[in-house]
Amino acid sequence: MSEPLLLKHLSGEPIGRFPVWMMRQAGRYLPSYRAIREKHSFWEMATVPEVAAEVSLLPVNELPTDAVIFFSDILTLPYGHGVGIEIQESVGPVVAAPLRGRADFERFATFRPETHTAFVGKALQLIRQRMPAEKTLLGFAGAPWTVGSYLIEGRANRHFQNILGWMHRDPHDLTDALGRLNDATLAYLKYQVENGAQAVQVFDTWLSEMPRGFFVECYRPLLNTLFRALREEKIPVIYFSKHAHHLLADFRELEVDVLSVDNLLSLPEVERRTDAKFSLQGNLDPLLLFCDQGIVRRETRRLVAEARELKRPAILNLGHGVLPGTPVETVRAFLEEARQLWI
Ligand code: 1CP
Repeated sequence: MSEPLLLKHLSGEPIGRFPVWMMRQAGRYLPSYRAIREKHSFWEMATVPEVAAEVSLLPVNELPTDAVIFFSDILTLPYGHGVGIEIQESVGPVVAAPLRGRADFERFATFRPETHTAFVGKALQLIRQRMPAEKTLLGFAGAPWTVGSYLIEGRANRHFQNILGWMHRDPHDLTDALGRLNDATLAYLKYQVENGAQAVQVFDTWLSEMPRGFFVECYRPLLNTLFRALREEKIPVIYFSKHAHHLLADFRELEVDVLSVDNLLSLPEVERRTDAKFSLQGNLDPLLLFCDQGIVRRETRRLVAEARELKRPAILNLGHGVLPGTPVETVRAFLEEARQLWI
């Protein structure tokens, strides 16, 4: 079987155009998603393999995207391990009993993906069987800081006072706690690859909140243990963060293949600031998809022109997930325009 286009492109083989997909491509903006969501709770959708596979394949069947990301959440790992988490409408994940100390994180030492998240393995197998071979199946997990912030705060919280308070009190204790989660995340991602994922994305949405000192001294070494272990297994890794430009120069020592970046800086500027160490993924503003199709097409052409300037092969995407309420027709315009432009 031939190698999927996105992976071929990443390894430097010419495919004639840039691969393109969208973060959160299986979501509320799709009428077919909303129809299924009306009948199931979020966790039902994520934990019943037949349903998770069906939902994951919606965008691939309906839109010209080069990757399939399996339908789940960054909090599936702790949820599968028994942490009480509800996904609430227009709030997001809410943790019944937030984890507040090192001892609370010790629980992750007993995480076994094949036991606690077997439904993920099964869903990935079903998706791989049913998807076209030229597409890439992406596994994913949340990074320990971002998953940790939900577990510690209890819900999305603008001030992050609990995780940042812990960091200020005892940075090494917090790092050890996140280390337990990091080990579990490694096992979880390897398990996804064993069951059909061909590359993985690690989501670190709330890296924007981390002071540089903690990143350099404590967090980057932790991330690198994860990235190094995946690299040893030859698993391509994409690392997503948002609004963390204060750390861009420090990213140069991350042992990862691809950085997925937000839309505030152009791709060539991010490449300059990271010494062209990475392939880049991004970075159309998801809000642009609420504009006229003409504007979407024009901005996609601008993005492709920037991607052509890069030293390493880029993957086209949005700067963050596609938003609920986005018109499907502008999503299609973005994907189509991106695919018809040659490198
Ligand atoms: O009500 C609904 O239908 C649920 C909304 C929803 C969806 C569709 C949630 C709750 N999670 C998901 C799926 C999801 N989450 C995917 C699926 C694959 C895809 O199509 O891309 C992925 C990759 C995620 C990742 C995720 N969840 C992140 C990281 C990426 C990002 O967008 O920043 C984060 C921060 C979450 C937390 C989360 N889960 C759900 C919501 C609404 C949120 C965000 C809440 C907040 O702003 O804090």
